[in-house]
Parts: sequence; C-alpha cells; structure tokens
Amino acid sequence: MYRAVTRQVSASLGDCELSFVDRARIDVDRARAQHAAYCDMLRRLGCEVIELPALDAHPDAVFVEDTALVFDEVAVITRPGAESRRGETASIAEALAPFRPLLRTEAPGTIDGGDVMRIGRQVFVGRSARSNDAAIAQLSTLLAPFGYTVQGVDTRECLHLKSAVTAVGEGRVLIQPAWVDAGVFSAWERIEIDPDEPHAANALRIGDAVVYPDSFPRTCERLRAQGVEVHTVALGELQKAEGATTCCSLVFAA
Ligand code: CIR
Repeated sequence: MYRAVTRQVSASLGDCELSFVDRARIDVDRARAQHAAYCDMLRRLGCEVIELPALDAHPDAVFVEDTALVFDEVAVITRPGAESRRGETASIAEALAPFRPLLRTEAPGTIDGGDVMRIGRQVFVGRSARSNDAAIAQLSTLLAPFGYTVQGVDTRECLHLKSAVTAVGEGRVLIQPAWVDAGVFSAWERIEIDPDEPHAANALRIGDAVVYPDSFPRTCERLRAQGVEVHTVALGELQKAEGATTCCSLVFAA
C-alpha cells in the first residue's frame, strides 16, 4: 500500500519556470484532465492519493516532487532551487506531517526533489542549476542516522538528475547517457532510452510497475521487452512545463 501526495494544476501553469525547453502555449484545462488521469492511474496501481488544492500564486506547484523527499523514516522538506517555488513547501510540510517526522534543508543549500534518486540505502543527488553541494552535505548529515549514504552526481544539459536516470525495478535503471555518466550506475542493470527520445528517462516506479508518458513509444517498447510492467499516461501539457512523470507526485509506503 502506498500513499501519493499530488497537487491540482495551477491556473497560472503557463507562467512556469523553463530551463531546457522552449515556451509553448499550455492548455490548462487539458493539463488538468491529464493530471486527473495520472492521479487515477496512481489509484489503479494501489496508491491512496492525497490531492492538495492548487496554489495559483505558484505556477509550478503541481510538481510536488521538488518540494520534499520522503523516506521510510523521515521526510525532508527542500529549499527549492528556483526562488519562485520556495512558497510551495509550507503546505507540503503540512500534508506530510501526519505521516513522517519532518526535517529540512536550509540556506545556502538548494535542492529539488527531482534531483534525488534513492536506490535502497543509496541516495544520489544531481548537481544541477537547482541543487548544490551545500544541500548535498546537509542531506548527508540528516540521513546518516538512518543508514543512508548520499552521493553527488554531475548532470549536464538537463533540469534534474531524474530527467537523466530513474529506477524502473529492483536493481534496474532507465538512463539517458548523454545527460549523466552511466558509470555511476554500473552496479545496476541499465536500460538506455531510445536516442530519438532524449527526454524519455523519467519513469515513476510504483512497486513492480512504472507509470510512463505515452510520448516515448520506442523507449516504452525497450522497457517492455526487458519485462518492465509499463502503464502509460498522456502528459503532453505538463511536459510543456518541463514536468515529467515523477514530478507530479510524492509516493511513499503507507
Ligand atoms: C520547474 O522548472 O521547476 C518546473 N517548470 C518543472 C519542474 C519539474 N520537476 C521535476 O521533474 N521534478
């Protein structure tokens, strides 16, 4: 059994932060419909979905992943790298407080949850425009008592570490080798994205299944050929906001 915290799409989504994609007009109603279908998929895969109301003053607030890191023992409220997103964390802290003791990263540290990938007791943190070494050091100190080791990983040409690599099963990652050094993950089986689908490395693992965008059919085929149970969703309008599959939820064991 899992819980998933999500947040409804802001009316202001069109004013989102963008780093590596060009601005295109976003149909907010369509984004809302896609987000609702995404939440339905999470329910189908066994999540109890806690849907928070939209924060219209924060265009990117639907991307809850960046505001907190949820471990089995504790949750860490982040200090997001983009200043426009820092006001999103208070209500996330409120939503998570019933389920985990809360810890926090502080200035000068900045970190987005999209840069944090956990595999077992290993926590990889992308060094990116959003996440810095100060936050990596803080996270290492915060998580050491629970037996986690935290390792910084260089990223290039992408927003977050999880734009470049995500876990798709026990001991398996899906990876875009142009954006992160694949050697860092040599202990795991690596499934490479199809080179024609550069943004295809972000999959959301829920138990034995992954939720995956319907816009990367070639990589989807590769995943299925490797025996990964893939459930596709349409996320086109959220992708225009540089969002992906993991970023729209905080999934954790209930
Ligand atoms: C941002 O730039 O912060 C948003 N427009 C997109 C955030 C996507 N977050 C994620 O993939 N974890």
